[in-house]
Amino acid sequence: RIGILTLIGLLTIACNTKINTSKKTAQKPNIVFIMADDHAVQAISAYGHPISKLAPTPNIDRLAKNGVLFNNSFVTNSICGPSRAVILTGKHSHINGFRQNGDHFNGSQPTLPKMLQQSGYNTAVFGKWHLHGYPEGFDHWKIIVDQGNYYNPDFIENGDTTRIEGYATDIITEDALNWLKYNRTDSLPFFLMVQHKAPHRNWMPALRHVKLYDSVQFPLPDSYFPEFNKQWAAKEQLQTIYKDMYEGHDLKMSTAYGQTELANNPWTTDFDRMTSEQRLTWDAAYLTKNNAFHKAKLTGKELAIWKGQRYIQDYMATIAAVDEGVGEILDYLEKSGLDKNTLVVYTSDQGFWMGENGWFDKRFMYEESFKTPLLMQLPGTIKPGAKIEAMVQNLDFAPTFLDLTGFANLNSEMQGESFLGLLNGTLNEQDFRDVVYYHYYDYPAFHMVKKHYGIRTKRYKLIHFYDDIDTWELYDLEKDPNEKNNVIINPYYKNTLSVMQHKLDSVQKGYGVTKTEFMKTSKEEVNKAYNQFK
Ligand code: SGN
Ligand code: CA
Repeated sequence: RIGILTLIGLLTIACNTKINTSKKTAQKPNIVFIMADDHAVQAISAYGHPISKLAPTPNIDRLAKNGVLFNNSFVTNSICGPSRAVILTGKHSHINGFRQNGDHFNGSQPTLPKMLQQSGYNTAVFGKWHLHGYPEGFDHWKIIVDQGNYYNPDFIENGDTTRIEGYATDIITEDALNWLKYNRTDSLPFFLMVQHKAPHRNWMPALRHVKLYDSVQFPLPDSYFPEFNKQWAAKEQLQTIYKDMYEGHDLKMSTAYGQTELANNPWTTDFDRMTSEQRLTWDAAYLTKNNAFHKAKLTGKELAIWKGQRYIQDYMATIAAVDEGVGEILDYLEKSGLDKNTLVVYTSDQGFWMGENGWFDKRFMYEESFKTPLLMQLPGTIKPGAKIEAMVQNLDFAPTFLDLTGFANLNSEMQGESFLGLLNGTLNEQDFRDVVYYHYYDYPAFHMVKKHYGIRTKRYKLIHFYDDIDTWELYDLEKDPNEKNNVIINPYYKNTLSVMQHKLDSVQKGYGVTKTEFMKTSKEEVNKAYNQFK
């Protein structure tokens, strides 16, 4: 009898220990990381830009209300794959090995999801991956193929590729919600990455939003028709809305009045994937607006302005579904009570041009593409309505999340810095880093933005464009926030320049940058690329 009682006693202790451990683990904060693709700061109403005021994002704004909005969040390399690799590793592109789209991510290196998984987190990723190869370190994953399609996209799950009928943003939101509701392990803390395709080029809104901003006139920036300073390496890019967008594929313009056939549409798949029902609704919506356009017979600047409008209307309408998805996730977290212990993050893989300098796309170290939206909520840790001015980077996400979850063995190899102290108020902004490093490599390539690297401090930015050119730019962001005035040869800034050059050297040394990558691309190669991407 005593034996049995002892056994029961031991079992009880064992059970309690188990319950206690799982309870203890369950108290670790969950993380829901929502990332859009190419979502500009200018397109989130919490940031207050005039464009976003006409096309508000009430659900993303909830994060700013419940938590914090970062005014100076930057990427290290403004392009999709590299940004994602930085987020996963907490290391700059030259260390994690993924410098440009088309590279292959070395999945055997330590990553944030792997570390969280090892420390008892239930992990999942849904949506855009774009690192080639399959996700590692995730208990569940379902990803779109490469860039993916807006309508009826292909998804890969457990190695199988399946076409799923519906709209990419909605499918990704639904997958995330289903996992939260039914498929995760309740007893474990979780790390969920929700990675939208939207609002990536070619900005195809959901059918319910296809006419959403038809009657809205968005303000175009003063620099929409820029006069480039001759020293700008930027002169030779191919990302001007009214010169480089495909009239069909990007702007959904038709060949003639009364026609639904698209004008220049080099890749037919985006539209061909629609079901005939979807296509009917789509065509009917665009026929009306395209007919109005043909009637107006616009040319020159008027045509360029019309194109800017069409671009922003579609871009903002594509964001509407993302915002609704964020709302659904926030609603569920609130309803289930999970919100109390969940860090919710909203960001983008980089910033984007909304017509500044006449541009779309990203890649440059100039503010619009270098800066990303970043909003976070975590009740009890983050003060509602807070704003952070300190310069953080996507490089810091992994160390910050690991720090928050109490990860015992913070990987000292990570190059980012935890900004948890900024979130919970234990660190003063002026005690956080005072300089951020940037390096873009994808050249010659789509949009022909030249290779460059540089640093930004609170006030200044120094950039070196290199490879088939060798030019330097220095901006005084306080006096010239739109970076119109390169003061590199201005004697007034001689001292500043020398301070910035020293800073750049020491930052590069600190991050282990070697000069061996700076090869020259031949004139022939560059010319060939211009013709290919024009
Ligand atoms: C595609 C786009 C480009 C875009 C790159 C990279 N063209 O090539 O405009 O810069 O992706 O985007 S498209 O007409 O094919 O969409 S990224 O988000 O993956 O970095
Ligand atoms: Ca992107």
